[in-house]
Amino acid sequence: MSNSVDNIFAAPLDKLGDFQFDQQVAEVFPDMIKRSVPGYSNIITTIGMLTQRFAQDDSNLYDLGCSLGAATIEMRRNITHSNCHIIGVDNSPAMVERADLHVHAFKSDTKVSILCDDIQAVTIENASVVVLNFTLQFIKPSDRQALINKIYQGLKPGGILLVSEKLRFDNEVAQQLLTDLHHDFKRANGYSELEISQKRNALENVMLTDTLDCHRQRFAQAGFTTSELWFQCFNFSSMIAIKAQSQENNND
Ligand code: GEK
Repeated sequence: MSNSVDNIFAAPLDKLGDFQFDQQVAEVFPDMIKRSVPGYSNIITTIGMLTQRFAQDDSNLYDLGCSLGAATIEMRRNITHSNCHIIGVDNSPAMVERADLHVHAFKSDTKVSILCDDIQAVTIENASVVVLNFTLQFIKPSDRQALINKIYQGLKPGGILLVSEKLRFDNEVAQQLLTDLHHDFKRANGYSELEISQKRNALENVMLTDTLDCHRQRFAQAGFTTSELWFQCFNFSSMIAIKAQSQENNND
């Protein structure tokens, strides 16, 4: 993986545009995500643990918004089932080009395909594990329910969806405190005030966050009978939703 340091927002940018997953971001992405997202490596490790438990023989596993393929690689390392196919999808050509190189640098018995496509256009079928690791927040809010519905429909009984997201809080005191703590975390990781504020401005129109309740309701509406928050650090979270094993367990 690239060792380049993220200093994209270090100097004042005259015309600060919306954040884009372009060549420049792909280059520094591993550094950026580790220094910006509390718990990122724990979440990646847990994606591996969940893959071990939930992957099924002869099924597909999806990493939607795979960036450089960190979750894809962890899923592959933890598959003990036969005839699994991991499909990583990202609509940034710069990310996909690098993900393909990283993933295919290792030999493995598990087939991996990296697709450059919009996750809203990709068919989800015969799935045992689906990962949306910090990707749903970049989808237009009005399109999010349809995406979760499509994933639910494409999951096999007993299959799991993992969704990691930055959360928003209705309570203003909580919203301010958890945002401030996240900024402290970024400062502690070497980001300057300018970098923090420029990145926040660049993400403002691109990354629209939901509350935990909103995520929970969306999972339930799609048909998931089990959903739970399994990780939270400040305003960063990871949730799981499990499709019931059989119709009898399904309350719908
Ligand atoms: C990781 N999961 O390292 N279709 C496909 N890809 C998209 C779309 C879309 N509609 N919208 C955004 N993306 C990764 C980290 S990063 C999170 C995910 C972050 C892609 C986008 O190109 C980017 O690579 C990724 O979603 C989000 O575990 O940077 O905060």
